[in-house]
Amino acid sequence: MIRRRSSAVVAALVMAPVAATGVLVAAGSPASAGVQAPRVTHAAATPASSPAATSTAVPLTVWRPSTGTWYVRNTAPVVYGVSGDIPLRRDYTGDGVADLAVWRPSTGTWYVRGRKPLQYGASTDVAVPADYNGNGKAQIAIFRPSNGTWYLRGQAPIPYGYSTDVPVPADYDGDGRVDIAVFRPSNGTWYIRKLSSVRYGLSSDRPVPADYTGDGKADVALWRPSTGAWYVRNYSTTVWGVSGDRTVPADYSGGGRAQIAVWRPSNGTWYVRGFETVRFGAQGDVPIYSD
Ligand SMILES: [Ca+2]
Ligand SMILES: [Ca+2]
Ligand SMILES: [Ca+2]
Repeated sequence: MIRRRSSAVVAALVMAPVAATGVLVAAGSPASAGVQAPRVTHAAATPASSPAATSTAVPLTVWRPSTGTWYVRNTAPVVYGVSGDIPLRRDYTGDGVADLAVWRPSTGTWYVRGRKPLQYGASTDVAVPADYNGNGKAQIAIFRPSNGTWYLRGQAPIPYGYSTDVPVPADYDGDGRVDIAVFRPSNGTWYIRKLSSVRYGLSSDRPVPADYTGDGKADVALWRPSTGAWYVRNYSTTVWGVSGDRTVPADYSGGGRAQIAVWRPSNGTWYVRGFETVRFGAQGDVPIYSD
């Protein structure tokens, strides 16, 4: 059970990234670029075209709470949602195209564009929609911190985690089903349901699981705001970004693996490692990076 650390788990502990050596500082890192003066702008997202991205690439996307407008790169802006909503772009319909969607905490209502609104969850819940059963559709789901329980719509509740845990659902074993998982800041441990638990990270780190290696399995990974370092377990350590940046790892090039990336609120700029640096969005926007 996840609330107890077995001796087997202790034996499986890897060196926490706090002790990682051989830190690689990437050339052209936004960390070295420093924090630029905030540019006050009301401009729409920059309509820059994407370089050499394939059709499977995740498009740069921001959502502007003040107007409820979605800006998906290379497509026309769409107003969907209102200030206070949480944007959750996923493929809810299973047609292979991510759908615009928001969850409204005040009423617990899900709005998926083109579908009827659906009430599921309460204001203190954390929305965690994902394809948990492998049918190609994102399932409406919430994690309830108050009782450490996951509610996947259409399924019995699944207790997994503590109130202070951070939900980190991802497909860690690559079977096509997103796995229920939490990162526990208090002990820097990842608990991946039915698979494993591993100590990796510090309480102040931000979990950023994604498939950085391209093997189809999400990697345990974290970003350390104080240093801008990305630690991808058993793979790499890279300094990319500065405190205040938003972490937005995703496959922007369509190459089959997530790229380390940050979005900087102060200048509305995306820094996608090894791919591009482009201004898209403005201060106050919410960067969207999930499929
Ligand atoms: Ca869809
Ligand atoms: Ca899985
Ligand atoms: Ca991987």
